[in-house]
Amino acid sequence: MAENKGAYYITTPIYYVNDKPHLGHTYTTVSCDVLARFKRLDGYDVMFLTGTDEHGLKVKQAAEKKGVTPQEHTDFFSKNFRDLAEVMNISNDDFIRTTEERHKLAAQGLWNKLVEKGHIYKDSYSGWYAVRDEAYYGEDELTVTADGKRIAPSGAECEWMEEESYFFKLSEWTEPLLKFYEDHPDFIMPQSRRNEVLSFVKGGLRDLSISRTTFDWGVKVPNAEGHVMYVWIDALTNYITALGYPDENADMFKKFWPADVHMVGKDIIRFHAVYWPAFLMAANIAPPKRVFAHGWWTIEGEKMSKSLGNVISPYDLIEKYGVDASRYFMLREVPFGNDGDFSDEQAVTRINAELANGLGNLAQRTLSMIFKNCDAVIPATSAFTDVDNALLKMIREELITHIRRELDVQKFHEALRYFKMAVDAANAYIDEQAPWKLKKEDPARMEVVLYTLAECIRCLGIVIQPFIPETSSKLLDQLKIDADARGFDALSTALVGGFTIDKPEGIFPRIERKDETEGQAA
Ligand code: ME8
Repeated sequence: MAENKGAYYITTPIYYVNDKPHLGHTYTTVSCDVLARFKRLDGYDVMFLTGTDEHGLKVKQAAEKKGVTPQEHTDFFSKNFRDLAEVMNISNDDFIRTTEERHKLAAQGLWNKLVEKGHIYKDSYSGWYAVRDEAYYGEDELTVTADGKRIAPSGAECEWMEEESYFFKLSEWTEPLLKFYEDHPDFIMPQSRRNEVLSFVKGGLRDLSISRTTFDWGVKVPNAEGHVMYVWIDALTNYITALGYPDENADMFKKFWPADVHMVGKDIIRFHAVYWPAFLMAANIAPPKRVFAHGWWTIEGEKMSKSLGNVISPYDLIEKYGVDASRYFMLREVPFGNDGDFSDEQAVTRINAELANGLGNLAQRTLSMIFKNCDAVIPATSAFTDVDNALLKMIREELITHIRRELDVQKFHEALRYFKMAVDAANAYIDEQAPWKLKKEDPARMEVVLYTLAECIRCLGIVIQPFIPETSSKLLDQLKIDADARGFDALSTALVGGFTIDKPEGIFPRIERKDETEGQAA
């Protein structure tokens, strides 16, 4: 493996346990998995965290509705998210639950630090609260319906709350946050979200109520009978709990904090890019390096919702397309950061064009020709022409440079566009060189062409591992590449020919369209 390039820490949001995982959660988690896998192969020491957010009024109410205790409810739903990680082949290093003891200690540790430094005071709270969002809203943010209901910008209904509460002096952080954003122009990405956060903070911040007394399903506030922590201060702390906080000298904390990327959906950017850095700065802890807020998936133009019955689960995706093709499609289809619309039609078109006909066909054509025309032995040769060398340079050297650059700014779709261009170039090379004709005309040249293609497949298989781990591993197995020769440093070595391969097997079957299947059945 390559030299160690240092530490890299990436997190998903921790998901609420009131829902089953769907396309949206799958998307966020898969995007993080791709980055984690990429960085590991690139020589970084990676920590990748996901988990579940298990406190708050919403969970308490959901449990009551089902007639179970909140703990039973969370145990059941948290498992769904662990299963998601397993079925989507997610390589997380830890899975955190906010009901764990280690987390309570961390949340209380952060709270104590904020009290010690004078950032928390007691008062009484009255205002509008949306249980669905677990968020407070100002009067000016709400719309009032004909029957007097207050509706938050997210569409959630708000209720009037009045209770004794502890407050965090968020209002004191308006200027420091603006300075922080200015000094760290890449802290909030993409740019459109940065602008949105900047204008919110420039409007001035109000102190934030951070404890509740009307229910008890939360982390207890230290030395304050009857108060539990507001679910967001509890939840955000998970990112440091997993590193051993409140022990700031813990090895993991020293090594991995500040996080490189908190990946979130655009719905929760404010919590991550405003509240979280303010809490951290107040506690004298460095804010994360980046918060990336990706866009929202709709389904054939509609919002995904239980009432519309259009919720897509990761299991639906896997059943139709398989794990790897689903991972590829989600990240290829939509420019990361933009909203996207899911349809089976687009998924089938994309997967068939780029995986079945693109990479799959390239591998199958090449390996079958080697199997048939070279007695299954990868040719050993060095008589490369300029055309061969140009293709090898593109796929062995230039491709990884492009992908590395694009993934450093979370442009998954661009990284995959470069990958597709490389596959297309190799497929065009096959068509131009027509190795099937060379068998009789110029067998030595045929060997050079087939070697060049085998080497392209090795390099393509290596660089695409983070996106399609299982299939790329099958491909590299077919080329008999050792497990320890699959890191990106292996791209600067060359495939040594002269060994025998097994009969090749297709890696990406074409997906039949529904109408095609129906047509055949008729
Ligand atoms: O907000 N499209 O949890 P949550 C894309 N517990 N992404 C989507 C999506 C969609 N239609 N729907 C959901 C919470 N997501 C808090 C987080 S973190 C300290 C606490 C993804 O279960 C997206 O990443 O509501 C979004 O931010 C997240 O799921 C919200 O998950």
